[in-house]
Amino acid sequence: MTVLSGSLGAGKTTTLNHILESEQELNAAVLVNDMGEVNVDADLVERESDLTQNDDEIIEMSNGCICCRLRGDMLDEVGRLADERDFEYLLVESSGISEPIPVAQTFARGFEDADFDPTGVYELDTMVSVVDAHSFWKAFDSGQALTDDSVDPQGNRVPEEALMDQIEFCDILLLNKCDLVPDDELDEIEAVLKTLQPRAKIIRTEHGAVAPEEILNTGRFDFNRASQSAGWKRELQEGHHHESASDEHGVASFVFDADRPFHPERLSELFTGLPDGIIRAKGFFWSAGREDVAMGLDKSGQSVRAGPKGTWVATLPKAQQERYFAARPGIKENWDEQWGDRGSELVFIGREFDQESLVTDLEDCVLSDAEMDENWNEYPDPFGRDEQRELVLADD
Ligand SMILES: Nc1nc2c(ncn2[C@@H]2O[C@H](COP(=O)(O)OP(=O)(O)O)[C@@H](O)[C@H]2O)c(=O)[nH]1
Ligand SMILES: [Mg+2]
Repeated sequence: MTVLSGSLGAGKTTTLNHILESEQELNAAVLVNDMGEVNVDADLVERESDLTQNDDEIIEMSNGCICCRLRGDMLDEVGRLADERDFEYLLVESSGISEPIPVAQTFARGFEDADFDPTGVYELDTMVSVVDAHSFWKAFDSGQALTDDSVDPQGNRVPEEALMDQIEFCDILLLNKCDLVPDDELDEIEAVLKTLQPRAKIIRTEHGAVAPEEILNTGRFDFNRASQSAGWKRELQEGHHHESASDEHGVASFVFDADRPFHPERLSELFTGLPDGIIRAKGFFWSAGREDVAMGLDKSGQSVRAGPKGTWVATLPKAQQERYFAARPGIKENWDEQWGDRGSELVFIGREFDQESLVTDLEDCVLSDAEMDENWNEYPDPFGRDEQRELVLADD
C-alpha cells in the first residue's frame, strides 16, 4: 500500500487519478480521507477515474481525520475491504491536515482500539508527500488560509506544522504544480526540501504525472529510518555546530549550543522575532530558573512553540542516571559537575538569513558572568509552567 499526504489542494487526488489511469491493470482499492463537509476529493476521484468501470473500490471517510479520531474506524474499513474483496494494492489519500506518522503507525504496527490487525495483510510500501510548489513560500511565510479553525479539529495544531510533518516523514516528496513556478524558484524549493528531509527522493511533477513505479511497490518504507530522517534530527546527531551544513540557493542550517542557561525573557523575545528566512527550528534549551525541566523549541513556518518538554538526566535518581550513562555514554562526556547535562542545542534551518547575526543574538541571550550569580528564580518565566505553547501564530 501507498499513502499520499499533503496539504489541501496540493494535488493528491490528481496524482491518485493519474496512477489509476496509467495503471489500468492495477487492481486497486482507494481510501480517501477528507475533512470537508462535502467530500470533494472522493467525488473527484470517482468522477475523473471512472472507478466503477475499473472495478476499483473507493472508501470515503470524511467525518474526521484518519490520523486521530478515525484511526480505529479506518482499520475497520480496510479490514472489511480485505475480507470482502480481492485486490492487490491499497492507495490511501489522507486529509490535508493528517499527520503521516500516526497513519503509518496504524498500518505498520496496528492500533490497540481496533479489531482488525493490518500487519500481515497490508504492507506499507511507500509514504508519499505531495507538496504544492506554487504555494510553498506562502505556506511558510504567512500561515495564510491555514489558521482557519475549521480545518483543525483539535484546535492546537496549525497546518504549517502538518506540512512540516509531511515533509519530514516520507519516502517520496512529489513537488507538484511545477508548471506554475519558474525553474530557478523550483531549485530553491528543492534545496529547502532536501535540507528539511535529506532521505526522501524528490520528484518534480505537473498535474500529478508521476511514473507509477516511483510510488508503487518501491519497498522504500522503513518505520525506524523514516522516524529518524528529518533534517533537524540529523543536524543534532551529526552536529554541524555554528557552521552551515549546506549552502545551496541560500539554504543553510546550523546548530547553536550553549552550556550556560538562557535568559528567559531575552530568549522568548528572540524566538518571537526570528528572521523570516528561518523555516524550521527545533531542539531543547535550558531556561534559567527552570533547572527542573528541559525546554523544547518547535518552529514550523510562522508558528513557534516553546515550553517544558523533557527531563534532564541530572534530575533523575542516581540509579536511573547510571542506566542513561550506560546506554548513552555521550551524556557523561559532556557532564558538568554542577549542572549535569543541562544545556541547549538548537537547530535552525532557513533560507537567506544572516546566520552570523543570529548566532550573535543567541549568544546575547545566554547569561553573562554577572547573571550567573543572580537569583534566576526572580526572572519572569515567559515559557509557562506545564506544556509547550504557541509564542507566535500567524494571524493574517
Ligand atoms: N496548474 C496545476 N494545477 C494542478 C496541478 N495538480 C493539481 N492541480 C489542480 O489543483 C487543484 C487541487 O488538486 P487536488 O488533486 O484536488 O488536490 P488535493 O487536495 O491534494 O487532493 C485541482 O483543481 C487540480 O486540478 C498541477 O501540477 N498544476
Ligand atoms: Mg484530494
